[in-house]
Amino acid sequence: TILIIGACGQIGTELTQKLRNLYGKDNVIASDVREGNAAFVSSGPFEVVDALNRNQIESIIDKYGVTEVYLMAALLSATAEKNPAFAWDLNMNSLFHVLNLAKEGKIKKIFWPSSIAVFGPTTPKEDTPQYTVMEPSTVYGISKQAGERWCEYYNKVHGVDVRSIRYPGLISWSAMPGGGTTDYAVAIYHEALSKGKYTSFLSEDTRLPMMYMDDAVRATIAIMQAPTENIKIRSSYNLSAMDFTPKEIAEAIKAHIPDFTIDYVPDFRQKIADSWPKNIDDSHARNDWNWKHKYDLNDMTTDMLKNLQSVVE
Ligand code: VAH
Repeated sequence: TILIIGACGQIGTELTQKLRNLYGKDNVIASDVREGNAAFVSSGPFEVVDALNRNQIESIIDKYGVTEVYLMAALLSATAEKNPAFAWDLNMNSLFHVLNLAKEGKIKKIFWPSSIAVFGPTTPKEDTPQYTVMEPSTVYGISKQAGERWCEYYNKVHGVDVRSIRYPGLISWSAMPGGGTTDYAVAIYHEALSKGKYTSFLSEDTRLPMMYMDDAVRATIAIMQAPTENIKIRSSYNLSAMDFTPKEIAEAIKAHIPDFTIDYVPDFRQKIADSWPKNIDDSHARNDWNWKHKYDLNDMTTDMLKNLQSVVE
């Protein structure tokens, strides 16, 4: 049985649906610190779990015979800059609870998300390699870098089967964005439909690594299904699909909505974005567990607008 902690978040929302389609709804327990929305609760078991409460996590594991945990609860980059102490507490101590439960034999396999936010201003920005200088300058990035070190340590020292992906910016339609610097690329689609215009909080030429959520969820399931001997990296795998700038995504939207207009008013998130790579080398993921992305900017734009139009109408 699978437990998803943070199931109501941006990744958790789609991950829960895909895992339920794959393994059957009663084998996937969704949980979040807040009450689940109606769609979730009706489509399978839901529990209120605070990722910082080890006893709550353990009691759900015992109640359902959980064998695998996807720990998707965290504060993302922009929010974490506003709440450094809580961000460190939530991002790190939730991971320690799950790693320790696995060390004690109560969990067989863990998925834990890292991010391209582990890279900092001194990291090479083009084709950022799997192994390189990593001096993250954000609270979120520091927590993800530390988390990667602990995942590798628990795997090497305690034999914990924990697997991780350094997600690029993720774009999806089924959940509202939650405080990420890359979330301009989600809001732009909503506002293109509702207002016909968007004011970007990143400058027009800010190039960032990005991925459509369908690809991200498929990669997450693929790394968890891969034979353990294929998982050669136990910190976290670079993963990539595309990279684009606010100007380029606006052009892609204009191909569907010709009158769409964009303007640029950079805010504190510009500094965060400027510390990150422009694009990522994910050859290790492609070699070790056959990763291959499917969606490019135009495919994603078509799918996003189609799905949002159906939701908006
Ligand atoms: C954020 N979407 O913006 C997340 C992600 C690489 C970016 O970590 O914080």
